Amino acid sequence: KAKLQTQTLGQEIIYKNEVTSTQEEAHEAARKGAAEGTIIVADRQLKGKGRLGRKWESPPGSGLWFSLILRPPIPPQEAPQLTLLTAVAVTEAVTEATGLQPQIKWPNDILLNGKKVAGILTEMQSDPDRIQAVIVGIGININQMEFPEELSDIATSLKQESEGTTYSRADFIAILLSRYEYWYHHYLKHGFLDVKKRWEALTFTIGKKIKATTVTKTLIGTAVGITDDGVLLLKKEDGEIEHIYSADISL
Ligand code: BT5
Repeated sequence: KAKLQTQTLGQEIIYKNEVTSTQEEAHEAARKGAAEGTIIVADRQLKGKGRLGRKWESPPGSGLWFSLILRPPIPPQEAPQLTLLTAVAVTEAVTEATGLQPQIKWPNDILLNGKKVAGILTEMQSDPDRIQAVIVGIGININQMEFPEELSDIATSLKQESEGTTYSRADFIAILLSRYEYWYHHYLKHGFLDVKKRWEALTFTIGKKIKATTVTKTLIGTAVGITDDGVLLLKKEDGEIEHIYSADISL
């Protein structure tokens, strides 16, 4: 059933039963010259990585844990756009595979019924003015029926949200890579604007009153939009607009 219909993405797939983190494997492969589109996928990660040193729960048998190597000819400061592009591709793939409609929470959470079904971690190997590689880590909960206690209220899987239907991970990744390739090529050819519009249509963050916790401070205000670089714009009570580059958002 699973048939890969892409030209570059996933043409080289490295599969491992168990790794520390597919991000580490992909960084290493990229340093050794792996081609754009190379994917490292693992059944199980012993130390799956989230952002800011957080942990990504990656048990065997049930989830899709992989890293994609890209070599986009864009300036390093535009790399955050790829996180938003990835969120669009993952969201569309979930809908195509299951009929469910996820929502995006800025910058990198994909939610179903308010619970996280997928997360994205974008890392970069670059010189000051040139990207060597972008390593896009994608984790999607496919068939888990239970989570560790600390996640049970905040995490979900495709199976949990569709009354116990089991999904094929191979089929899902084939669908995802098609959506991804469509958006990636569109982005390289026409720029970020259409990705941004699509992202805005799929998010619930914009227009909401939010609390943004950054490494240094907590801000409260209304999320009024994103910039062309993917930076979140927060309008504070006093009307001043803050640029949020990295934060955790709560409502
Ligand atoms: C993320 O971080 O959401 C990025 C996750 C990226 C995972 C992929 S898997 C393939 C590749 N290889 C890796 O090592 N990583 C990437 P962040 O926004 O920091 O969210 C992390 C938080 O999500 C944790 O602190 C938990 O609260 C929660 N969490 C952990 N595991 C989860 C899971 N399986 N499902 C839902 N939520 C989870």
